[in-house]
Amino acid sequence: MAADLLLGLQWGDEGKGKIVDVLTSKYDIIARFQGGPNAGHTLEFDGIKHVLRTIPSGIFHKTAVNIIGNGVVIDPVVFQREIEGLEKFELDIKSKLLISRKAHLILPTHRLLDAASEASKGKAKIGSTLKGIGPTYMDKTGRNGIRVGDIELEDFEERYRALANKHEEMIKFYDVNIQYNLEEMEKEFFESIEELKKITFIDSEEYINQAQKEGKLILCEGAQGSLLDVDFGTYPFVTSSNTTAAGACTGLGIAPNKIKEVYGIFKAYVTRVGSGPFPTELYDEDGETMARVGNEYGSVTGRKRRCGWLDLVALKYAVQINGVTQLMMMKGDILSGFPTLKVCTQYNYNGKAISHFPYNIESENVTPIYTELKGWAQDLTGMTTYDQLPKELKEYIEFIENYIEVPIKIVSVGPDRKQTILK
Ligand code: 2SA
Ligand code: GDP
Ligand code: MG
Repeated sequence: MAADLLLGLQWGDEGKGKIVDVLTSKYDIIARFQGGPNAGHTLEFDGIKHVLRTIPSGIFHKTAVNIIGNGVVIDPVVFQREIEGLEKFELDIKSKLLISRKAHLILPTHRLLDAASEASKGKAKIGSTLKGIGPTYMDKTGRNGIRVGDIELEDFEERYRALANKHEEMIKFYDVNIQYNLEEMEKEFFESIEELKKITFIDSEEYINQAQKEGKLILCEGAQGSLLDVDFGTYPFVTSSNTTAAGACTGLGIAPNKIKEVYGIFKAYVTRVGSGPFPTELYDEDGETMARVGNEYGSVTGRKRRCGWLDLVALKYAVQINGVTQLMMMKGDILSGFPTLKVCTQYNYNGKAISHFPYNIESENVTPIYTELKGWAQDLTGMTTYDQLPKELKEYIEFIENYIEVPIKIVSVGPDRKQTILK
């Protein structure tokens, strides 16, 4: 049986968590394939709001099995807190959550290295979430990392010590002033490793491929967004994993020809948190309104998200790289009340109009060329069918579909599970 794939098409926080939760009842397995506790995936239902970090967004459903794949990096300390936060929901985590032995561990010193690297960069910092993501993936690709499966080995602590000692030397090299108590951090780390051991470790690629043979349906859940992909994003202002479709193959061991639907999630406008170029960013009242009404603050760090108009050049680029077959438009409700909406349809690139996403999108090189569309005044949050949506919103949707040449199948009009309109 084929697997489907869901991923973000912008700079993250498109509402992936919400849609995975909405779709989970159709799937047997939900599998995260990259990223780690830098992610914050928000779910809302029955008056409950919950933010997931490393745990897949299918966890609240009764039957689905949730897998943390080999492409994910796990911080046992954050993971333990996440598990504790779920205790009150009585979810039977033991039987519903599985972790790949090949997933890499975030060590306390990875977090310190992240902080030291960012401090050393000054104004040029990436705007990392400081969760140790970059240094952990560096150790993975540098072939020095420690994996979940290593916890089962007798010399786990020695392996840990060797790597942590090396990191301590590296931290000194950065020559920046960061305050920490490593002894305390390590105590916490080893305590949380004991908690992690209570979760079942599996050879997830084998499990997933076997499940596919048995006809089970799998949904792969992406984190961050395509423009934060280490290869195709706005490098170096990206995260350290492949957030695009290929990441699901390497992060779970699913063959490309086994992936069927690719669901691309985008916001009706654009947000970005952290540093880096953002051609349609707004510095005016409109941007402030989007941030305020959309409550655009990092789900993990609480940082204010930068806001701007929808960028169709960037969206088409992301759709192309991922092979998106269906689009899902989120947060249309936040645009209610704007008399005019702008959408970027081309870039002015060093004086020439272009329609593709170029190597460099810094503001010195790129200014957006906009098309203006009529806005709508109606509150969308109580609407439940496509027919009820205002004419101007339908025109906005059709404009995007015509430009991108992929249908929009879901229109989300609020954070709750129920505020989801199928088209
Ligand atoms: P990192 O921590 O090394 O992966 O950061 C590198 C860049 O990737 C961005 N990034 C994110 N962007 C949006 N949302 C993310 N998750 C949180 C959320 C973010 C938060 O759900 O709101 O709470 O601030 C996420 N994770 C990483 C990051 O901002 C850097 O630009
Ligand atoms: P993710 O990382 O892609 O899962 O997204 P986040 O959870 O970081 O950010 C999306 C935010 O928007 C969360 O607070 C969601 O509850 C909220 N949200 C999702 N869809 C909608 C929507 O259609 N309308 C509104 N108003 N909020 C939404
Ligand atoms: Mg998020």
